[in-house]
Amino acid sequence: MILMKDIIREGNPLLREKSVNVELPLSNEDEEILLSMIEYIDNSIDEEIAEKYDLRAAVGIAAPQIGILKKMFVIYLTDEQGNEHFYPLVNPKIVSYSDEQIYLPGGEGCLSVDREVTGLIHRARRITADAHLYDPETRTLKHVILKLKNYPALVFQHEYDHLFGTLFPDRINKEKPLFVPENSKPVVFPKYEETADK
Ligand code: K2U
Ligand code: NI
Repeated sequence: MILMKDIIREGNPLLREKSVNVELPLSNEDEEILLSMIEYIDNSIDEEIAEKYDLRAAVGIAAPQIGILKKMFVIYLTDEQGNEHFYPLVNPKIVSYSDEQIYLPGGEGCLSVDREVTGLIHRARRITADAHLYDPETRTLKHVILKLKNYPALVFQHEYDHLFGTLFPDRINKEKPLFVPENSKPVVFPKYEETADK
């Protein structure tokens, strides 16, 4: 299983390298890498396992973060409408970006960045991506065109950046880190009312 010690940190030149396309059909070795990244996310959001192994929670992880310079990443998150998004992807390529942008009001984090970084990262609010989507149930890959918006689109772009050696601090406006362009809107999650115990 992937542990925090296996996660490559900012400062390691590997994180700044460009990843290469994965040869298809998926080799057993590459399939195991993908499965290990799926397992990391599952473990990181399991309170007991995360505490036992001191794992940082993650909504995504990219192969370069475990030192493998191949175009693979996994996303698993619940969006603003409460819908689940699970995308273990091979050879993703963003083919279109909207002009409208979005950002996380609290900024971003990264398993590979061990410091608090203040600033906003403005990303495309809608993207279209060409990729191969892995299904761990059937252990098959299928070619898909993904159209994503808002939080899933934002997380996708964060992971996609890792495939090009880009980290989120690179994208913060150095002069005005909290600047919000007129075409950028915050990702807003609904407030879940705490139901008072009757
Ligand atoms: O790539 C990574 O290091 C995983 C990041 C992904 C991320 C994407 C967009 C914005 C922030 C982070 C980790 O998930 S960072 C921890 C985290 C966990 C839950 C929600 C947001 C961030
Ligand atoms: Ni990251």
